[in-house]
Amino acid sequence: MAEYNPKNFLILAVDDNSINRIMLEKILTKAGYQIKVLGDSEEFLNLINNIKPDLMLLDLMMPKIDGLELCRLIKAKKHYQEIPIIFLTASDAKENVIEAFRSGAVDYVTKPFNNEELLARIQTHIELKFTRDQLKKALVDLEKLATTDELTQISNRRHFLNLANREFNRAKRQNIFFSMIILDIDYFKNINDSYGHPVGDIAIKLVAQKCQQSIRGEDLCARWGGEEFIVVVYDALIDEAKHVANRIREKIAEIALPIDDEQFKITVSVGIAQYQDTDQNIDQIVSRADRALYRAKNHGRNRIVL
Ligand code: GH3
Ligand code: MG
Ligand code: MG
Ligand code: MG
Repeated sequence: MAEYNPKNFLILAVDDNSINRIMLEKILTKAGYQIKVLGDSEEFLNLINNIKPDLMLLDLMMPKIDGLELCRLIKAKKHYQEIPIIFLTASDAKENVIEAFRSGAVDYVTKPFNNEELLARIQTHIELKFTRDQLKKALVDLEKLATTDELTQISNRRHFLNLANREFNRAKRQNIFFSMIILDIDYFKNINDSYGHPVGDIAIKLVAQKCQQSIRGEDLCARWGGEEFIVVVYDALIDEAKHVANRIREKIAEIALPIDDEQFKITVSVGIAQYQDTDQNIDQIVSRADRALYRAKNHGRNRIVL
């Protein structure tokens, strides 16, 4: 974390005692924080969707909704779950301390408190939250990197196999069906050889886009290898998958690579296979789709074979 700067952080305090509020506002403002103080829980709950503090200080004993109840309400809100909550209370009863942590608080400070200590605790919890947020973001980035094909930005083979295996197990348990489509660009080597690898890359990217655009949101399209793509069509028998494959082919037919004043057209050959309850694993379905693709190539390309 770069140098810790309190002015970047908003602290929200809820306390029914106005003297406490004034004192907190003074201490935290002096320390450089943005601070907002509220007199009761309801006032806060009315604001909850319009304000996102970096840390909250809660009084425990308050009329109507007390601090513990408020803490539980806050933690039940998804976009509030990560905000650290510190109790600031005159009560040092052990059952309150325990209940505060159980309700989701990260710290418990008794009044009267030492200013420096409170500020140190606030800084610690904000820094911890910041580090946690960064780790989570890094995990999301990493997951995207691990599941995405770099050239086309659609799913990669590994991600495809993970999800397809999951679907395979679901199909086995629940007696449902799904289908698989494999497609391969026709005479792709000619594109590379005649116009160069970068043009080949553009063609691959465009085909990936068209493929992705042709499927339902819940279906999955991935780059299987070089200029081959694979699609899982969930809950679909082979005829339905054929409709999807036709849509993909029509979309790919729209591609016109502008090369030397000409518009280069791309075609694909397509193989389709359906899950059968005798299948032992995903590879068997992929093999059937692959063999169908092979027949499509042998019968003149630019066609779909089941
Ligand atoms: P067919 O109609 O039988 O499929 O003929 P084809 O020329 O498409 O056959 P093949 O599958 O043998 O050719 C695939 C070529 O794709 C070979 C490889 O050099 C090229 N290739 C694989 N990955 C990439 C890539 O990421 N970018 C580019 N530009 N070319 C690639
Ligand atoms: Mg109170
Ligand atoms: Mg190929
Ligand atoms: Mg090919």
